[in-house]
Amino acid sequence: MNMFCYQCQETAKGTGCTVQGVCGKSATVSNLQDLLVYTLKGISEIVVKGNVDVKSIGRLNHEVLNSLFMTITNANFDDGAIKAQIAKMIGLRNELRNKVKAGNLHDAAVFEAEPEDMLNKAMLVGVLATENEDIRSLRSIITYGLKGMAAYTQHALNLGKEDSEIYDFIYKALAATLDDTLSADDLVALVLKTGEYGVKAMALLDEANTSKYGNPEITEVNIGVRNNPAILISGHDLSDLEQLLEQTKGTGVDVYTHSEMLPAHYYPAFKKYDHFVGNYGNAWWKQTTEFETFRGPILFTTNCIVPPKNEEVRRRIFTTGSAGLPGCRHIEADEKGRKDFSEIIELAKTLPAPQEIENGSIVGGFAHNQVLALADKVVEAVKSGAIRKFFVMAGCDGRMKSREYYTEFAKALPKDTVILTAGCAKYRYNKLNLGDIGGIPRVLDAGQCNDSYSLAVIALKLKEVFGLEDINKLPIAFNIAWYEQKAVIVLLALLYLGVKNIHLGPTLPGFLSPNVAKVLVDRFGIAGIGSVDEDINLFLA
Ligand code: SF4
Ligand code: SF3
Repeated sequence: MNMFCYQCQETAKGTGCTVQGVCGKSATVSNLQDLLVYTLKGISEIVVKGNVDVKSIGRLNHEVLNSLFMTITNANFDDGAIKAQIAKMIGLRNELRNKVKAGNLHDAAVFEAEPEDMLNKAMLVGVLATENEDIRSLRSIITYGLKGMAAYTQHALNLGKEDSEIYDFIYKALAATLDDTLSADDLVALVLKTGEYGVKAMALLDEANTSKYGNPEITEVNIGVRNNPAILISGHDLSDLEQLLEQTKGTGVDVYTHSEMLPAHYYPAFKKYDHFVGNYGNAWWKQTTEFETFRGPILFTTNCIVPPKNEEVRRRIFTTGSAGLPGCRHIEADEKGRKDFSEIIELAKTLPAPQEIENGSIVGGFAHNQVLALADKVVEAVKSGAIRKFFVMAGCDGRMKSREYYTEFAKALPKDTVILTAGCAKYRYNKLNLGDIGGIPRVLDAGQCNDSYSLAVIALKLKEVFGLEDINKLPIAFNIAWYEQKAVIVLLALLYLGVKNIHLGPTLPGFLSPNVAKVLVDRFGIAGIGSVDEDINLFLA
C-alpha cells in the first residue's frame, strides 16, 4: 500500500485509494496531506490543553483553515506547497508550545520532521493508524466535516467575517480525534456537534456574501460566448472574483465563471461589470475537454481541479488561495488580501476568444431572500396542490456513470414537483428545461454548495408558515448527491437541524464502518439510492 485515502465518493472500489488517487492525487501528496492534518491535530491539543484564547492566535487560526482546505479533494496537488505548509505549521506549533503550559502532549504536538523525512513520518500517521474501525470511521467523519467547515470559514474570512466560536470548535474537535479515552458514543455526539458548527459556518459565509454583494436575485445567466479574449474563473471564492473583475475592467478581456462560480452571477454587486459575460461549461469533471475549447487562462480559487494531461492547458492554469497544481503559477495575496492578477490578464490578451460550446441561458438566484420574497406564491401553490412536493437535490457532481441517475430522476419527477438545488450537483439537470409551476421554475438554484444553508433557511421558514412542529412533516424530500468534504459538512448540518430520511448517493461514503452506517440508518433514516422509479415511488408515497 503506497497511501490510504477514502475521503471522497470516488474512492477506489468504494473502500479506499491505496496506489494513487482516482482524483489524480499522487501517493506523495496524499501522505503529505495526512501529515499536515496530523500536525493540525497536535496544534489543537496544545490550544485545548493550554487553555489558549483563540482570539490571541489570529495568524494560527487562519493558517489552520488554509491547511485543512489544502487537503480537500481536488484542491491542492502540489507536494512542494504541502511540504512548505507542514514546515510552517510545525514552526507555529513550536512557538505556541513554548508559550503555554499544556502538560503531557501527544506525538502530533511534538514530532519534528525535516522536508526530507516528512514522507517517512507521514506513512505512520494516516487514517489507518487508528485500529478500531468504528473509532476510525467516526474520527474520519469529524475530520472531513471540519475540512468542509474550514473551507466555508475561510471564504467568510476572505470577506472580513470571523467567529472565534468556530475556531474554538475546530481546535476542540481536532484534538478530540487524538483522544483515545473517548468512546464511540462520545464521538457520535461530536459528529452532531460538528453539524451544529457547520450551520454556524454556513450562516457566517452567507452573511459575509450577502452583506458585501447583496442578496442573490432571480437572474438569467448567458451560457454562450463573445468574441473577446477571456479568463475563466473557477472554484468558490467571491473575493477573488471581485478582484479579478476590478482588474480586468477596461482591458478588453472578458470574464466567465466555471462550475461552482456560476452563482456569482446572481449577486447584485457583480451585475455592474459588463465584461462579466456568463458561465462557460459544466460541472468540474468536464474541464478536461472544456478547458481546451475555452482557449484562455483559467484561475482556480479552490477545488475542483482535475490535473490536466494536456500540457497546453496546464500552461494556462493559475491557482490562488488553498488551491495548487504543480507546474502552474500560484498567485499569493499580500498582507491586506490583495492579489495581483496582471500576469493572467496579459496572457489572456495573447490568446483567442473562447469557442462556443453551448448557447442560450439558464436561470438561478433562488437563495433564501429571493424565495422568501416569493413565499406567498409558494405557500399558495402548496396549499392549492399545484406543488405536491419539493426535492432537495443539493450537493456535488462527479464523473461516475452512476450519477446519470440524477438526470433521470429529475426528468422522471412528476410535473407538480420542484427541485431545490445548490452546489455543482445542479449541472445534472439545470439545462433540461423542466418548465415552471405558475411562474415558479421547477429547478430553483440557491447557489454554491454552501448555499445549502439557504435551503435549510427556506425549509425552516416553511415549517413556521405551515405551523408544523417537525421539519420532517413538510412536503420536502432530500435526495442529496455528495462527492467531497464540503458535502460532508452540509450533510452533518442537515442532521443537526433534525432532517431525517436523507437519501445519499450515488454511493454511501467508504469511510462509514458497518456499525457507524447502522447508527446513521437507525437514528436518522439515512439511505442510499435505488432505481429512479423505485425512489420516486418511495418519496411520493
Ligand atoms: Fe481517492 Fe478521493 Fe482520496 Fe482522491 S480524494 S485519493 S479519489 S479517496
Ligand atoms: Fe462541486 Fe467540487 Fe462539491 Fe461546491 S466543485 S460542490 S464537487
